[in-house]
Amino acid sequence: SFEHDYRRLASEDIQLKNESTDLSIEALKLAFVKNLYHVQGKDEYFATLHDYYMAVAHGIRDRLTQRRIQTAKTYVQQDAKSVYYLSAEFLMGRHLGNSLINLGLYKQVRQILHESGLELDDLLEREREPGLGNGGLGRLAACFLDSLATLEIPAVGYGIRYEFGIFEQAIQNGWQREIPDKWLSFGNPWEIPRPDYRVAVKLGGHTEHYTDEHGHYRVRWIEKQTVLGIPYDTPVPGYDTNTVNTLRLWKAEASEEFNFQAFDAGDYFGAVANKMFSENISKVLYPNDNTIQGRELRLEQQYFFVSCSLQDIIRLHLRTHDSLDNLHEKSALQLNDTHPAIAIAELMRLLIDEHQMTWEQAWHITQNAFAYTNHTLLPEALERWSVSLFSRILPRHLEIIYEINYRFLNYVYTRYPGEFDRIARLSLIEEGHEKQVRMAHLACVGSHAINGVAALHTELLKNELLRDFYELFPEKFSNKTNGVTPRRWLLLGNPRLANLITEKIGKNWIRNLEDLQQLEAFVNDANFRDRWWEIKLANKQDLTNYIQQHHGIEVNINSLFDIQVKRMHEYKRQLLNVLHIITLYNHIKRHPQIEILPRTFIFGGKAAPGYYMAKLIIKLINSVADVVNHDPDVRGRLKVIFLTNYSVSLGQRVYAAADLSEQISTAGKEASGTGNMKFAMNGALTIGTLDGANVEIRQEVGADNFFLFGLTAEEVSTLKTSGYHPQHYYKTNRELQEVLQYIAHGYFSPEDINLFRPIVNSLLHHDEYLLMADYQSYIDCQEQVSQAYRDRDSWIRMSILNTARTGKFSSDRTIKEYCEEIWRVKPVKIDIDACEDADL
Ligand code: B1H
Repeated sequence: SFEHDYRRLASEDIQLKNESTDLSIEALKLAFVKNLYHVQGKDEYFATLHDYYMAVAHGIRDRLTQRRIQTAKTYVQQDAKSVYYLSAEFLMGRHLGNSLINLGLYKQVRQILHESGLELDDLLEREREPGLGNGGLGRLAACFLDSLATLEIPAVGYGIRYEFGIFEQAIQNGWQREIPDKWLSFGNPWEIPRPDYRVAVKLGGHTEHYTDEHGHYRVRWIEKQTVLGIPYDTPVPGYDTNTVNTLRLWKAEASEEFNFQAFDAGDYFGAVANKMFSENISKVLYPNDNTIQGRELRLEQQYFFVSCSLQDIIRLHLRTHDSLDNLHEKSALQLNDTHPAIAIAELMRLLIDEHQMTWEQAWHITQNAFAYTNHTLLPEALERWSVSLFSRILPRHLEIIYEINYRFLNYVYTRYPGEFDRIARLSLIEEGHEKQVRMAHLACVGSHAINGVAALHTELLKNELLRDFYELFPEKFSNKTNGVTPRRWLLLGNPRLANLITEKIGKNWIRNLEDLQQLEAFVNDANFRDRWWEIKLANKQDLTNYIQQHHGIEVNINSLFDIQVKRMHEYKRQLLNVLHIITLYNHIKRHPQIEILPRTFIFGGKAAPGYYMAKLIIKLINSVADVVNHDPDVRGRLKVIFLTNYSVSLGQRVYAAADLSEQISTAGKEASGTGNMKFAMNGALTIGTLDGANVEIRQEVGADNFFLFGLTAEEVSTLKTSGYHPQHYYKTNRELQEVLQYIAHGYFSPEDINLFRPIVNSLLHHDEYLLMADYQSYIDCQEQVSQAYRDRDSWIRMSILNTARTGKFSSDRTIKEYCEEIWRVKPVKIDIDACEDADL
């Protein structure tokens, strides 16, 4: 057998391991050369930069593979409890730079390449970014995987291998255009397909209720069709550990069996159509952030990856246990929002219908295995699926959800007899014209833990969105403030600053970010402050070069870099930022000689393709940029740049170069934000509202080192209930009138003077997000920013203190809290030398 042969070969010291796992310089060089030849089929005569990138990537992947095998083996041998992070999105960013950092090979590989006349930076740029997520939610999942591996926690990320990730944004005449993201077309060296672990997923059809040979009442699901899920594994290395965990993403394929049935019957087109239907499921990421698009295909995607993942988890469990009775003692299943919440019904189905468990036992296991993270309070993002859609696609799951609901509401009735309104509010089913399944309610009932992602957000969850659930199950609720990985967002993204920090306090901060506190000791060191500033300037120069190259706009590195990068959404109020720009522009137009602090306003972010207002705001930013950047009165003192196609990779350039971080959402709307943390960590000061994690950032860095403005969440809600009249602010504020008139009268859109009318109308007549109410406070606060920036020395001190005090916002801290309070999992040390004599 192959296995026998393999063992014989492995024991005959073929040096397989040494050759492809050795981290020495000589071994790496050899690997790169060999891969260029044998993987890319080129030599240096033909090789392109992309070939060199691929050769290096394969060499590094081989080195991760040994560690991943050893990691997986150790987990099995120790029968360790494992985290399974279920997420429809993983926004990983490029792998090569991160892998080099986490393996500790970055500098060596850069040197090796340099000696051969290649620059690592050029190769890193050849990697297509895997954009399998929209924004903060997907990027959080990626930061969590990095922290889990770094903390040596057994964990698997489960999701979808979208063939097309988030669209590529182009700007044409100021408007956003979407280009399909064919990220796989040049191959993906980081993934390994595992067709041997494929699973079948049913869809559609009906259920049959029957009595089995033991006289037990049972249900079987007679499906309409079957789709295959093929897992693709990507290694997730920890920083400075031997741990390499796995991100396992599912690709949908047609099931041969089904195809051949149709084909045998002579229905060739039917067979091919079925193949296309099946492969559609993992075709494309839905490009909405914080809003849902209630499409059938989306529900199919969710069910598809959840069913594949649960079947995989059960297979793994049964390899080392003879029953599923203790599944919840060995598996912690985290629901990244409600997108995978159907997992609760699916696990019940698998345990009851396929593994013959009783309802009570299955429910015990399910509730103890699952935990749910809520990421938003926005009503447009709360998932509801119509009962009729559910019954068409997932008839068995609908029955199970009804049974869960029946038992749950009975329990509610015993707690609150006669409170029928409360029962209707809590029900998993929303009654009405079209009955809907409320996925957040399913997640709350089926989980033992529910958490929000920042302190304020969790309070609002408990007191508003999930108030009834909080009253019923207060012990399930907790806060887990988000964090970001300092490996990608400081070490990789800002090497100059990282080097200075390490020079001063050693490199322990990379694993223990609270150590950054030690930087406070250097605040009074003038030389340190100079170096801090020089580094910021050098990073600004890098970004300036990028802007010059990609946008042809010249930027002054001595101007204040005022940056807002995030998805385009009205609640994030990019428009308020634009109103400030127009306000300054208006000052200049009225008094061209006025003293004004030079600023460079930088925006970046994608709008959902169907989000009209968000796209109009992009057009407005570009139109204002056109006018402001070319007006001779401005004399280059203001520049406005909209960075095309904002992404993780662009983020790595942007955070390092920022002076001012715009975190200006309407209070109560941004659940946490994570960009806010990346900016502060890199020494940018924040101008922000008391929203999401801004509250905690301000607490940590100190009120003196944070520019606060705007209404509080409580004031927002009081103002709204007492009746909000945006016109009131307009009528009483001269400057605001002038600013809106610029837009309304077509100053920025001479080719179509009514182009931006909808923006002005929305502000004057609805202003859902209270821009009018916060305008003056924002403008005043920005004036304070300008004053503060003029005092360079004091600004640098504030910048240093921001970095020094952001230790809390490492995702390592967040993950430790999840591990201790929700998942109850412990680290497992991976001994890599043991691999040498282990039989593979
Ligand atoms: C966040 C989403 C989201 N919250 C629906 N909710 C989606 C909702 O495709 N969909 O249907 C996609 C994404 N994303 C973000 O999560 C919050 O807005 C941020 O404030 C938060 O920092 C982030 C991570 O917790």
